[in-house]
Amino acid sequence: SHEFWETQPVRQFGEDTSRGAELREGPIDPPKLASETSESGGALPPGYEWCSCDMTDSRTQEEVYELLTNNYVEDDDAMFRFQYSQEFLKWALRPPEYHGDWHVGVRLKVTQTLVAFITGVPAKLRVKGKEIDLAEINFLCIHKKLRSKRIAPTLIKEITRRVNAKDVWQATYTAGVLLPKPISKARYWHRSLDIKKLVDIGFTRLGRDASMSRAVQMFKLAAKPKSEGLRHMTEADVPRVTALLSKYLTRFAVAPIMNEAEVRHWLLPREDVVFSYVVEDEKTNKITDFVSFYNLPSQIIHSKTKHKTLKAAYSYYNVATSMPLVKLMEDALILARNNAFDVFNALDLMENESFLSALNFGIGDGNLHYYLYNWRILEDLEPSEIALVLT
Ligand code: YNC
Ligand code: MG
Repeated sequence: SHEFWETQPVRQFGEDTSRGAELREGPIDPPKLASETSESGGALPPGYEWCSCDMTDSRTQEEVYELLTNNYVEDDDAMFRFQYSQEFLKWALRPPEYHGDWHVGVRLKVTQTLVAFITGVPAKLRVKGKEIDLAEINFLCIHKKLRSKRIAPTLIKEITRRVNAKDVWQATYTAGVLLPKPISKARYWHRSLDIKKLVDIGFTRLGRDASMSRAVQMFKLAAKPKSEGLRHMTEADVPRVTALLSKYLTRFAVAPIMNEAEVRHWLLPREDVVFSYVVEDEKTNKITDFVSFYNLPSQIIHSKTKHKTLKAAYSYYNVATSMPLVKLMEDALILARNNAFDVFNALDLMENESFLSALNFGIGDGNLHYYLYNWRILEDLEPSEIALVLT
């Protein structure tokens, strides 16, 4: 049972969504007034207090970085833990129109140590033809020493209150854990770029009969990208990339709606954070293809080798119109390898199935569940109907 989630406006396990039943697609709770939102947060255990984390302040960025580096998401075997960089956090948390008070922290009153965190950023999502202004919720984290004390529901209620206060009533989020109730379930796939290192650190195991030299051969890539005209995305490309991406994203049941300012923020290259490339047709000046990935390393928790971090690139948004997607993604692998990544990760969203096996990705363990808060759809979606990639 889910004592907290059963009280929330989310799809519930076992609810009757059959034709003719009561339930309709759309908001679950009736509309409310932002002015009726309460002015103070829920009760924290004694000795703790709420704060907003000012992500323009480098000292605060360091505190958030420390909290997440030591306490955020690990794989099931507790071998690797996400290690978001400060530059990444600034990017992920300060998109156009962000709200400083949606970066919620909990501090120990006496020492002011940051012990818990949850964030929202504003976004617009299209869900089965309806445009929804919502919050993307991310970075829910509680210090390891404060686990299992029901602080997570308190954090979720507080971010909900702060989001509602801005007259926003829906949210989206992803999580490895199964909660009431996902709209879709995606899987991560992994493509080795440096197989020797991946085997050394225990990220990958060679098959029973596979030798390292065979594996190296199998994951070999060309020295440089094959597509003619492929280059870094620049500021001048923003309008054309916005148009290309927006048109492409209309194919999917769930997809972000991004204006030029948002494309500039999320997709222009940022050193060591996000990598984006375009193919421009020399004759027509049209941008025909777009490929992007972001940099999210993981700490190797009990490293027995010289390696301390796993350098992982994550597939972001990709559009291929002048070539098959598989060809564009082969170039993405080459670019990631040339930027010293060890592995290239992709979810089985959008049209990604068309290149995963063909480019020697292997399926990972664990799921990534997609959720909507206060918005019901009646039927689960296939991951191929989802075009939302959260950081
Ligand atoms: C989770 N990931 O089920 P029930 S993903 C949501 N997302 O409630 P306690 C979660 N809920 O089942 P702990 C959750 N994990 O009894 C657990 N829960 O109804 C639920 N890990 O609370 C859980 N980050 O405080 C249960 O648990 C209740 O001390 C138990 O804390 C949980 O960012 C956590 O994986 C995850 O730091 C904070 O384990 C902690 O264990 C931790 O006793 C490592 O909590 C890091 C980690 C999660 C990454 C993410 C998305 C978060 C979405 C939150 C929901 C947002 C809703 C929309 C709000 C805005 C609405 C508007 C408008
Ligand atoms: Mg707790």
